[in-house]
Amino acid sequence: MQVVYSPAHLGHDITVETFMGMPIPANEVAERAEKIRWALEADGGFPFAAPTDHGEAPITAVHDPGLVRFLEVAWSEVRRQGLVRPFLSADTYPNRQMFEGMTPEAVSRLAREPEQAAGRAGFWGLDTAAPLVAGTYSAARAAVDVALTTVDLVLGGATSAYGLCRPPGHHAARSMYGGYCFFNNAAIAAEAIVRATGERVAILDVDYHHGNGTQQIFWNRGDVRYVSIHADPDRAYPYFLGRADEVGEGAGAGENLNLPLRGGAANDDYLAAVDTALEAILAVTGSVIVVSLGFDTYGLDPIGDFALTTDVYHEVGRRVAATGRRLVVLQEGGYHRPSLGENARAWLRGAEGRAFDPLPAAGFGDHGVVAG
Ligand code: OKP
Ligand code: ZN
Repeated sequence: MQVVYSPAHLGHDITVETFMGMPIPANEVAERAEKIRWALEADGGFPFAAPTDHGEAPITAVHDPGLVRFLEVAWSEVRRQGLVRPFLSADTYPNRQMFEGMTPEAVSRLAREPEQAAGRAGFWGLDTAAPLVAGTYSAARAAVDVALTTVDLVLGGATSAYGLCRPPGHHAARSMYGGYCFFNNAAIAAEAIVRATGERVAILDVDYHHGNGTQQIFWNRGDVRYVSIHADPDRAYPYFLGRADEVGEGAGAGENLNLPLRGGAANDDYLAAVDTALEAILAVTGSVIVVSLGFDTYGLDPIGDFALTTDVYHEVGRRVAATGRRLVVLQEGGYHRPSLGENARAWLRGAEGRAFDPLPAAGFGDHGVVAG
């Protein structure tokens, strides 16, 4: 399977994020993508390709141009304002209660985009967990090109291809970034496939978190079915979306399927949900599945609470490929760095029908513990 990778992600050089107001060591770091790159290169069965420039049009097909402009200039605004900060994060967020009693017309007229970077970050952002630095915009643009080049490979005839996207994308909505995500790589890919083929497209999101952004983008669309397996938002980010009763509206009614799982969910719980998800995908026409692939479902993930092991990723990859549909596999989350490479190898080899043997040089076993 071909892998699309760009070193531009290294410019999104994040070391600290804020969690509930506290600075903590960042989870979404450059080392993540480098671990995966290293393992896939060491495997020998994954030829690498660089992304090609697809321009801005496929991004604004899915995102508000205002979001693109903000992300493009945000860091230079921070510098221009003389703000001494390691990264940009919002000062205020427009909590909807701030506008209680005002009509939607009044809100859109009065609650307009502020001029200061700290206000603009609140206008366009979801949370303080998506630190923005000097290289963020080029990295996010490159991640989109990685996704679209992966689409090109599959539409060009490959059965499957893998885009090593970083930063991830599934929390980014049409007019909002957040949750380590800036542009929604999977949604942009799905939209490009719809436009190129005229077919329906399914998105299977197997990241630990609900992809609120992808859900929002296709909420009232009948041509893109979004199916997500994730932690119940009663206990996990993004808290306000991801419940089973969110099914889409209008032309999209019935096209959104959320499968929230309990804390501690294990391999068998997970595989049962995968079967339900694939059944919903196979119930509609289409020849391509976009996979939002996360490994934060792993037992040792520092921000997840599922209990999956490396073997199950091989099996999930195998079952998804057994649908017979072509796969555009795009990387989302996964924060236990020692196991990321092996988990990616396992998933992708499963999708190719190749057996999984741990890399001898990896030095860690099924639970990703470094064997010393
Ligand atoms: C992005 B993706 C950590 C809180 C983290 C943000 C999570 C974003 C996940 N203590 N909150 O879906 O992997
Ligand atoms: Zn996640």
